[in-house]
Amino acid sequence: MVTHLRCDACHTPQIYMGRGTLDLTNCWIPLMDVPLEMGPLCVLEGSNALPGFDRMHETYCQWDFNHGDATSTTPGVNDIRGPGPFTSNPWELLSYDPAARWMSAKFEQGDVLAFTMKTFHGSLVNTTAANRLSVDVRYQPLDAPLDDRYSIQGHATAGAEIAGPRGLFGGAAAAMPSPAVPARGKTPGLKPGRSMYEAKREWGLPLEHVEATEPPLPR
Ligand SMILES: O=C(O)CCC(=O)C(=O)O
Repeated sequence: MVTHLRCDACHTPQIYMGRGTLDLTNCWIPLMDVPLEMGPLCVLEGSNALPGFDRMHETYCQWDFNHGDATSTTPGVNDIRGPGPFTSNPWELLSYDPAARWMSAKFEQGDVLAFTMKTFHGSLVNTTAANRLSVDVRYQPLDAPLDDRYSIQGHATAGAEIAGPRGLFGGAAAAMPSPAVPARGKTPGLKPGRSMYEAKREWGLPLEHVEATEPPLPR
């Protein structure tokens, strides 16, 4: 268990890849030994199921990063600016349920950390001068629907060559057939919309641990 906690960019996978199945397992795999000081992944144990997170699962987790939140019927309307994380204040998330615990470990090359679509996670801060290398791999049942941002025309891509990343931030594969709702803007920080703080207030989530003033983001 981590006792001196700094954890960046806490989020759930669901907001980025929830258009297919929620029966998707996320795996974080370090490609080298990653001790705590190199900023391994950390997960908020219980955040996928503890009752204190119910409202969070009804609100933040329903937000489609490329689309708008659960109250939006029009792409881009009622969206939230910024790159997606709920917070970089791990204490804020701990306050949702007394049984929740931030967990991390000293990882060895090739370890696999698996977690659900609704599990909050982030990265501990890398306090060394070295880069740490890892990959994210996702698994889902073969017959479950795919998120069209990560597939070719919504079909399974086993054996197919994908030209480049598509969807989330636009980019190399922009010439490929568009998903139903295309990504908007290449710079996440420049997305229009309300701030995460404003969204939390609208969703009725506790704000005691949120800083009352956020640095303004460019629109
Ligand atoms: O490797 C990292 O630090 C972040 C990975 C992550 O957040 C993710 O896989 O969703």
